[in-house]
Parts: sequence; structure tokens; C-alpha cells
Amino acid sequence: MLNLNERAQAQFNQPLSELSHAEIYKILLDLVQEKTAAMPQNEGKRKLYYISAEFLIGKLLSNNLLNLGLYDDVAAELAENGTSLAEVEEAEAEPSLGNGGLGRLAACFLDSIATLGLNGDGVGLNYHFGLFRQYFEDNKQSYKPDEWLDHPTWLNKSDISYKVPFGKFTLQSTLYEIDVPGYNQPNVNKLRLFDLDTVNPEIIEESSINFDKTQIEENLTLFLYPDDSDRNGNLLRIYQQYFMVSNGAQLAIQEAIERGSNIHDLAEYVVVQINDTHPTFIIPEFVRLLTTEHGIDFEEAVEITRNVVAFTNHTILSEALEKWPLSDIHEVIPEIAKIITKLDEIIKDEFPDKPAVQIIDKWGTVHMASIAIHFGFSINGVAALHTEILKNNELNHFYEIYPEKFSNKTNGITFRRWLMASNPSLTNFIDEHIGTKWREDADLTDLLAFENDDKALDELRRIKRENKNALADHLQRTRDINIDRHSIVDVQIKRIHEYKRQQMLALYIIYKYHEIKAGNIPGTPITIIFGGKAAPAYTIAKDIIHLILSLSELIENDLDVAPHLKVVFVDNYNVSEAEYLIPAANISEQISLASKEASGTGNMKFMLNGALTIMTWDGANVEIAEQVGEENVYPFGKSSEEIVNLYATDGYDPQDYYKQERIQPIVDFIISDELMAYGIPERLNRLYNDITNKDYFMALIDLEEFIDVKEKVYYDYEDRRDWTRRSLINIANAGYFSADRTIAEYNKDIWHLDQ
Ligand code: OAK
Repeated sequence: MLNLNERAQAQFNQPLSELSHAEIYKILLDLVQEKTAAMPQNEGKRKLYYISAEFLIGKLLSNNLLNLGLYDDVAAELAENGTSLAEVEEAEAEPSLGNGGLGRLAACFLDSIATLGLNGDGVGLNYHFGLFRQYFEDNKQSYKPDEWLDHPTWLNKSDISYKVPFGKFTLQSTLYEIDVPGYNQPNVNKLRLFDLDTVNPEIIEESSINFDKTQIEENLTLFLYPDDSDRNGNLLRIYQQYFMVSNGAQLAIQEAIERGSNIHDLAEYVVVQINDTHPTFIIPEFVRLLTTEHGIDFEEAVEITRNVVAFTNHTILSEALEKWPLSDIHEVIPEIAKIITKLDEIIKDEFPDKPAVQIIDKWGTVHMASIAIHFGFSINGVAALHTEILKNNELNHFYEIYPEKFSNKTNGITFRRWLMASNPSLTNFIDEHIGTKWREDADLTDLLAFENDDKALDELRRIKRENKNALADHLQRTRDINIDRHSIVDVQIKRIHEYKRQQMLALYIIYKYHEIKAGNIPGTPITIIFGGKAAPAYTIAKDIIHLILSLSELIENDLDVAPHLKVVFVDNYNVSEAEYLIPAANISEQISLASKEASGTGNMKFMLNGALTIMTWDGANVEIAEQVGEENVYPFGKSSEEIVNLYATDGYDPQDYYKQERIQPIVDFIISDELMAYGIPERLNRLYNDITNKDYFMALIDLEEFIDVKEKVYYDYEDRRDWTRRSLINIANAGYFSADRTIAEYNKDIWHLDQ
């Protein structure tokens, strides 16, 4: 017994049953904070710093209770008092510290690092308003600041603070920390988020996310990825990145010295994993600190740094591989610009005839990935196919120089959050059928023994139905959206990007709409659910949202079609929404253009929760098919070699596909009068023109095959028993995608922390 009632009396002078959800949340927050504060930190000579611009950690209450072994007791006490954890957690604000896959991966990794008892902290920034809060108005994406810090949070203010010297002024940081307990572990780690006391939310213009980008002292940690479409935006990003890494490097060096390092041996005490290129300035920053503060000569400082820093690449999209004009870097951090120039000279001397591996190109642009690869000791991709593409294509020139630095670390997800906390019924089902050892080793393959067990399959179907009901209730309560509880739930949730091809699914919806109009009624009603944010400056992505919202409204108003097909776009998609959507899904849409999705991690979450995957041969989808068998997924579309080759030869013309008999009327519907009644001509025309003339991410190339495979999926769903059997096979084979496996690989091959 945790005696929550005593706490209720002490804190609010009332019994638990009389308290609001927000009050109960506060009691549980305090309880967990007290427990973790009393737990020792992980120790070890060597310590990992996982530095990332994003940590998409989600709500922490359930997850922390689970990891601390308090979940069942709390759930029981709440039930006795007429409430539940799910209800109480509605009072928790989700921290707005991330955007997409890279940020959620960082959060899963923190959980696994702590669970494996490794000495490793996360380091990032404490964004006051995160990316933005998305809402829809007139079928368009709109923006609000995400005011998560106005609610009680898990942040603890520390007394750690550093001076960060920019060219024109110096700023003093404040460090906030969040405890990270592992699953059934005696020790904790921390997520360490640097901030600035002078940040001023008042500078945001009324009902917008706009602010004066030059007021660095006031705006530095307001937003994640502030608009960088103009020079001041670029400069602000450099300010942010440098603030993050200078603090991180100072922290790592100080703690290493406290553990006994004499600085020359820093690499025995510190390993820094940089999450894509955003933290790359930590390389010249280490060199600066070692030379100016610790009396080490330049060459040795470079060598020490090279043995400390490891780099993970999370994308091959060229627009995401960061480059900054040296002049911008010079304006913000002149000392760092000088060090980068010296690093560049080293590379120009060593590889005079290899322009592709230079740090500063002939236009004076600094390539951040080049710094990270030359001056780090390790580079890894995040799925087998992705790493092969890095080695053989995107980063081939580097691979030729440093083959030994390259490795693959296929991504994973934490089963604590994505199964135990978010799908308790399925968790119980697994415990009852194969015992609880899987909670430690993620091995679910014993479930295969129940492949033909009618009772088990019936039970599994009942669980999916329950989860659909929970989703339906949630959408009803939060958005006044009603979905058919007996429909097939088909979900695509991820950032909105052309390469992820939400527009291809929208085109399928147009196809299906006309099929139903023509009298071809599906056996089971279909609910297609989207969620995701578009970057504010990404016009086509916003147009895709507009297309989907307009279609959704058109279908809703069509009484012939509405009973059979519903399209929902969940606004402000985040971790908390994912926790409702994924357990309820029958179908997982993983339909990126082959070669473009580095890994994907949503694909793994859906599989673990028993959805069947419609997939292209991209990212970790390839490994999902390998694990579960091709007959238990729905693959389609061109291979990554074909796509890479098409880009290399400029061999794709959307007109070749647009002219196909089935395709043209579908695409033309985007600019039909019928749809224009719900949409904005400028936006729909722009999207239509893009798809028919440019279609850079080739939505049309796989559309024919996509339509066929979608039809097959819905047809197969009619055999519920066999569908559920294959759902069980998916769950049973998801063990490989545990982040514990991924982290064990990072530790064995890259970090070498004691265990
Ligand atoms: C974000 C900003 C810059 C570069 C990459 C990202 C990003 O989110 N990448 C995503 O990382 C995930 C974790 O590795 C992968 O699963 C996704 O495929 C990738 O798009």
C-alpha cells in the first residue's frame, strides 16, 4: 500500500476520492520524484552523453510507475477510489521537446540505457514551447505555442550553470534535470536540459509563433527548430546548437575530472553520441575547451576529441544534411569558425583530391556531417538498408576512407512504453500465455504456439476491440469525432513529408470513394486515420494536409459513402495520441518511397501491437518482413535500387504514370469542382501541379500497386480468424525491435561502458 489517501490528506486536506485528476496527478508526481531522488545514479569510469536537439519523451507518469514497480499498486488504489491512471494522466501535459522519429528514438534509448544499468545521460535544450501546437482551421494547419511548462512538470532545477561565450556576448545557462529510472533497476540516469533564465515568452506576437529572431537572450530556448528560411533564422539555429553543445561539453569535462580524468585520458571517461548533425559543433567546442581552458595543444586536443565523439546519421535527405555558411558561423561563434577552418585545412592537406569529403566547400559552406565523420570515431546508420545506402551511395566517399568507422545499429523501441504502459490488456494476454520472462529479454516467440488456438485468437480479437473502443472514446471526448467502433482501423501517423507519401494514401482514398459511390461497398467499414505535423515553411506538406482535410469533409457530407469510409486527421499528433492509436490499429501504413525512410520506428510499434503492415521495401520495414515472414506483411512498390537508379539517371517523369487509365481520374479529382467545394483552389491547384509535373518523391510510381495491395488487405481482413492469426505472428516476432537490443549493440561496438 502506498497510502495515497494519507498523501491526499496531507497535501490537499481531503480524501483521495474527493480530489481532481490534476490534484491526484500532483500527488503521484511528488511520490515518484521522491522515490527517484533517493535512488543512486548509475556509476562507472566511462560515461555516455547522448546529445540530441530532440527528446520526445511523452508523458512520464505511467512509464515511471511501471519502471519503479509501482504501477499495479497505484492502479489498484486509484480504482478503489473511483478513478484510473488513464484518467489521472489526462492531467499531465506532454513535454514538447521533440518532433519526430529522431526525438522519440532518443527517448526510447534513455529508457533502455537506464534499464541496462549503463552510466549515460541525455543532454538537450529545455524548449519552452517545443515545435508548435497544431490545430486545424478551414481545413488548414494553424499554430499555437505549446505551453507545456505552464503545468506541473518533471523538471528539477539544478545548481549547475556554465558560461557560453558567443562572439558578441556571453550567456549563462541554467540546467534542469529529469530523472530517468530503468525498468526494475536500483539506479537512475538523467535527462539534462539546458536553459536560459532570460528567455521571455512575452516576445511572441499575439496568437502566433512569430517573434523577433535577433533577441537571442530572450528567444534562445523558446522553440525547437525555429523557422530558418531567412538569415536571422539560420543564425538563431547556430546560437541554439552552440548553446546546447558548449554546455554539454563543459558538463562532460567537469564530470570526467570529478571522476579522476587528467584530461589527456578524457576518452577513457567520456563518450558522446551525437544524434544526427545538430550537435556537431561539440567537436570544435571540445577542441576549444581543451586548448584554451585545459592547456592541451591543438593536435592532441583534436585527437582526444576524435576518440570521444560518435555520430548517428538519421536521414539521407539532402536538405536535412546540415550545411551553414562559414560567414554565419563566424558571426555567431568566431572562435569555433576558426577551429573549423583549421580542421578543414587538415582534411584539405590529407585529401586534396577529394572535394566530396571536404568540410568547407568552394562556396564557403560548412558541411556538418563531414566534421562529424572525420573527427568522430564512429558513424552508424539506423537500419540495415539505410547503412548500406550510406556506405554505397550517400557517404561512399567517406566509407572508402574509413570503412572501419561505419556500422549499422537497427533502431528499436522500448517495450515498457509501447506495450506494457500503452497496451495493458495485450500485456496481460502475453503474461498469461507465455509467462513474464519476455519483460526482461523481449523474446515473444513462445506466442507462436498459440497460432491455431481459437481461444487465444478470440481473446486477441477482444483486446483489439477494447482498444478500438478506448480510441473511439478518446476521439469523442477530446475532439467530438465519432468513429465506427466496428470498422477496420487503418493508420498513418508520422511527420508530414512528401517522401513518406501521405499524398499517395490520399489518392487511394479518392479511388475508394469512387468505388463506394459506384456501389462496391467494402465488407467492413473503413476508418483511415492520419496524424502528423508539417514544418511551417514546407508548403507542399501543408497542401497535403489540406487535401486530406478537404477529402475528409467531402466524404463526411456524402451520405452514400460516409457509412463505409471515414477519414480522420488527428490534430497535434504526439506521443500521447500515438498511445491510443497504435494499440487500436489493424493496419500500419509504412509506404515511404524506397530508400528514403532511414528506418522508421512507428512501424515497429504497430507490429508489436498486432497491426499488419502495408510496406514498401524501405528502412526497417525490410527487417520487419524478414522477422515475420513476407506472407505476414503486405509489401509493394519499387525497390530501393530502382529508385536510387532513377534519381541517378533523372529517369522519372510523373506524366508516364499520370496517363495510366486508373490514375488520371484519381489525380484529376484533386482539382474537381466537387473537392473545390471544401478546399482552397490555390492550394489544391498547387498540389495538383506538383504531383503531375514534378512529384519529386514519386507518389505516382507505386500508386497502381498500392491500390491493389490495399484492396487485398481489406479483403483479407474479412477472414477475421486468419487475420488475427497473422496479427499474433507479428507480435510474436517483434522481439528483435526492442531498444534494449539496439542499446546493447551500441554499447558493445561503440560506447564500451561497464555493466
Ligand atoms: C530529424 C531531423 C534531422 C534529421 C533526421 C531527423 C529524423 O527524425 N529522422 C528520423 O530518425 C528516425 C530515428 O532514427 C528514423 O526512424 C526515421 O526514419 C528518420 O526519418
